[in-house]
Amino acid sequence: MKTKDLNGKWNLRQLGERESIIAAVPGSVHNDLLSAGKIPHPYYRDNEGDLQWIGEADWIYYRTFTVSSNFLRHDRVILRFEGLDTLATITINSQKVARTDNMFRTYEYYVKEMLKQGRNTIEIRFDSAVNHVRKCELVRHLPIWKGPHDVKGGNWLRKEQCNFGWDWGPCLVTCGIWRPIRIIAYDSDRIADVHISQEHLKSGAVTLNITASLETVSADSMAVATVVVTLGGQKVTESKTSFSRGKAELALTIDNPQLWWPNGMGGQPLYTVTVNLVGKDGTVLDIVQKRIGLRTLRLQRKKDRWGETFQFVANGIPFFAKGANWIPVDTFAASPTKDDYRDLVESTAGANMNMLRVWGGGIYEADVFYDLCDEMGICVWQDLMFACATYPTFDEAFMENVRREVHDNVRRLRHHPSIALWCGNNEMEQGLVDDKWDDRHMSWTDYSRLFDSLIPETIKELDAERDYWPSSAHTPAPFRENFNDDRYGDAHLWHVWHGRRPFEWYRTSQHRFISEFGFQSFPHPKTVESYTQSADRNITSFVMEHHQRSPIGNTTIMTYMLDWFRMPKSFEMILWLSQVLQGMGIKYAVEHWRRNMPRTMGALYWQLNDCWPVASWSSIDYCHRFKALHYIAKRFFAPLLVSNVEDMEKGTISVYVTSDLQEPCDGRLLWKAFSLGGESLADDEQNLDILPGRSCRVRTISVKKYLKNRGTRDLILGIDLLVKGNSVSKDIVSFARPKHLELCRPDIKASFSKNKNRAAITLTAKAPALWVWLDLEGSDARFSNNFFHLLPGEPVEVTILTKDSIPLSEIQRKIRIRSLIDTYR
Ligand code: BMA
Repeated sequence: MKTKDLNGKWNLRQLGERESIIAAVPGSVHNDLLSAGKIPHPYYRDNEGDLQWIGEADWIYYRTFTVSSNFLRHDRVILRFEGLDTLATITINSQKVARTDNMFRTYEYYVKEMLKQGRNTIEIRFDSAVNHVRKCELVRHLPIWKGPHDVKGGNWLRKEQCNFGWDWGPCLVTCGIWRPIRIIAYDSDRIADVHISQEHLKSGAVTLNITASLETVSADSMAVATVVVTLGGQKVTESKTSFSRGKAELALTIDNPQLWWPNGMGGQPLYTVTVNLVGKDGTVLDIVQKRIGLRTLRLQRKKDRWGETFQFVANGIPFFAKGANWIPVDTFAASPTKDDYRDLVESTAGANMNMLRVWGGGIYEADVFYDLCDEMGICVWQDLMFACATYPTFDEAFMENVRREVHDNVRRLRHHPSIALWCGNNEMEQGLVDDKWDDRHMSWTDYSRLFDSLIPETIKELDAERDYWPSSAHTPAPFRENFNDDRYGDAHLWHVWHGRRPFEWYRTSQHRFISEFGFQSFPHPKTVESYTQSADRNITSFVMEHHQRSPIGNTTIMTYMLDWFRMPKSFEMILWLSQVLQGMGIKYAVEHWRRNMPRTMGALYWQLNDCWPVASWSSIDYCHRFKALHYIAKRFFAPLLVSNVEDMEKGTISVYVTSDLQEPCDGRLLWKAFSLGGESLADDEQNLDILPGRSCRVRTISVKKYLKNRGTRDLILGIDLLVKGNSVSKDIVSFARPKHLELCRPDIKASFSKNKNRAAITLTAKAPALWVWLDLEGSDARFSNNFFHLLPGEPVEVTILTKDSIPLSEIQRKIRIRSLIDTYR
């Protein structure tokens, strides 16, 4: 088998124009125009508006390549595309190969007859997706709901839905060869597919049932499949078998398997399964390798006293799903690098998360994403790519196109141990389905054809071991219309933010699994700088509002902000304080749901990342700068969590300890009361037996006396949970909103040191300092902890993580240490 990749340098021109530019494959037309200096940066200020013409034009990618006579001597030559975005007409040496219309599919064509020895040309014309979807309404004779798109009708084309605009993303409709392209030449046969299923036996052993299928049935009797399983380069087991009717099936048992676990529950050992196709003369004709993890991972739904459980179970152990929603890493799907993916998935694991939901309005992610999730124990809730819109499922061609798309992606991804669930769509049951079609709805019958029949049936045939859930949010029949029922299924809780209820609303929720809820903030000031001029730096300027896509956007941030905090003194402080506000709100919600375990068994906030620089619900901004929420998430998702419920009327605090550990442990609870001037008023401590996998109230503290003496505005409690003498979780409680606390200048002192070659800083304060945050002026840095509270007599040490090593003296010069009081005073 020989492979020739056609990635790299291509030419690009607009249809009807002479001039061409150099293009990069994989890539997108926007990136190519930008690299050639033909357009300004689409993310800068409001350039987006002037660049709409790109999506309305047709584009031609072309290049030449040479093919040797040796290459052509093979029986078959295939042209393989892993991703074409989207309406592509492919021509080789002026002969039409095909026209494609699905960005999510893998396309292969036999092209031997079209190729010649020496120089060949390939041309791919991309028709404007914008013009195409505009015509759909006329052709279909059906009204189309605009949905969250800026360009109406994107739902009628199998293309990344948020590329038409979303309530956090720009409308920069692009096209191009977004994933690799190659030609492959071979004789006889090749492996078309390898499927590995696992049987976990009572004895603890795991049997792998492996099926290899050939592309054609012809080479049957000749070839054999040899299979080798390795772990860390060491052979674990092997076997071989011959093919019958194009299929080779064998079972291999691994006696002492090392199991794969979600992050925080154990390790992530990965076995490699190598399948060789060996010809009758002993030559290896084809090799397929899959990296797998041995585990069972199921969605468990069984009747209980509240309704029905909705919990994930790994290797027989139910666990609370902690994580966030994942959107495309960039508006231009071909742009993210492997390092971008690594950084984001590492940051997910680093924040004590164990699950990401790949949201249905984006893309089936790159292989590297799932590889990283496998390596770091991040379970993936995988939506299929349908979101917030109606789809023409009455159209047989559309249905067949979707069937193939599901087929391609399930086959590509099903060996990944991290994938926990296939989910049909995002939010379609949320008011988009009704008894008939109109400009906002599709009919239940048409909905069901796709999400209750075609998709689950295709998945069952290809990946029977994985669970399927039709929609997020979904409540199973007979309560289906109440998509957010608190007894069954998953829920999207937007009462806070879209519904503008106060954060306190979260504590009334008893839902089983919250797969979406969120609150917005502005990105890091440096990120804002990257898309604004100084005159734009006011949150109501045109450019700042342009980089905010939620219709209720900046006003809503400010409304909640002023409910909780004092008016910030500057633009920069509004940005920072919006992050504190977001972190506080999401912490409030997650702590409640973790206390509510086992009734609630999952909380995935909206959203982890951004696809361009924008005000949004993300915890990591487009430039990969952590917002306050990302630091705070690491603490509220910690395996052991101390949290508090204050009772204003009784003047008491109920202290809870939530454990995601599988073993019991001994803990110690400490609490201290302070005045805001820093005077210590009282303290106490007690030993605790912490039960595994449980959440318990461990203590009720009465602070009535201090409230009476000091009043609500001059009292703060620090609560600390220690295990083996180390603080594992901390919290503070006050009886007044932060804006009404009489904070004093905390007089924060910093001392610097080196910790394992990294700069470290130890902070102390004379008076309580809330949401202390560190930032390096002029450089980027991450911190082992940030946006934490500092209480008198309790130093906090923080490690400073910079990409390049920066001398300690420079760090000392550049470090900025601020806390809540600095936002207004
Ligand atoms: C949810 C998501 C997205 C949206 C987000 C914020 O409902 O599914 O469609 O971006 O809310 O509005």
